[in-house]
Amino acid sequence: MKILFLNGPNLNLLGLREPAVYGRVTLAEIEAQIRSKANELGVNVDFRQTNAESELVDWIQQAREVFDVIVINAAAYTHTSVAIRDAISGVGIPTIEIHLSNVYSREEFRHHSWIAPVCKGQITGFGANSYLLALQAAISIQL
Ligand code: CA2
Repeated sequence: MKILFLNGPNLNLLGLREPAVYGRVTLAEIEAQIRSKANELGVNVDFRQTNAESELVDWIQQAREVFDVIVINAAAYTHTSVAIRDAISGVGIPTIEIHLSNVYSREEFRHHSWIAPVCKGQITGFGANSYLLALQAAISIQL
């Protein structure tokens, strides 16, 4: 089983800026946790970050027939991108939306997700654990 983890804009700054909102864990540390757990569970993972919307669209399209599940923290593009929604809907791979923060306890503009309706489900507000919970969810929807 192969799971593709995608991370959107500014998540490369995780742990380096705004620790009050996003915590002190870096994206590299989250990736290491995911790789270690995935290894334990015998699952193959790819973990990527980009600031470019078009690169996320390309990666989603290219996942066809390569990955079984996509886990995506689309960051700010969650709230703006019809292109990413169309890519998820077009690729036909079950996709899980995740967020570190609880987007519903934050500003109003973060309450709307363009991708939620085309995702299998959403995990939001558990910090770095959102990624581990998504790994579990990804495995369970394939069983
Ligand atoms: O809570 C999440 O995971 C978000 O997807 C994070 C996005 C935000 O736009 C979403 O509404 C919720 C922002 C990611 C930016 O991360 C930073 C980390 C450190 C410093 C600055 C930005």
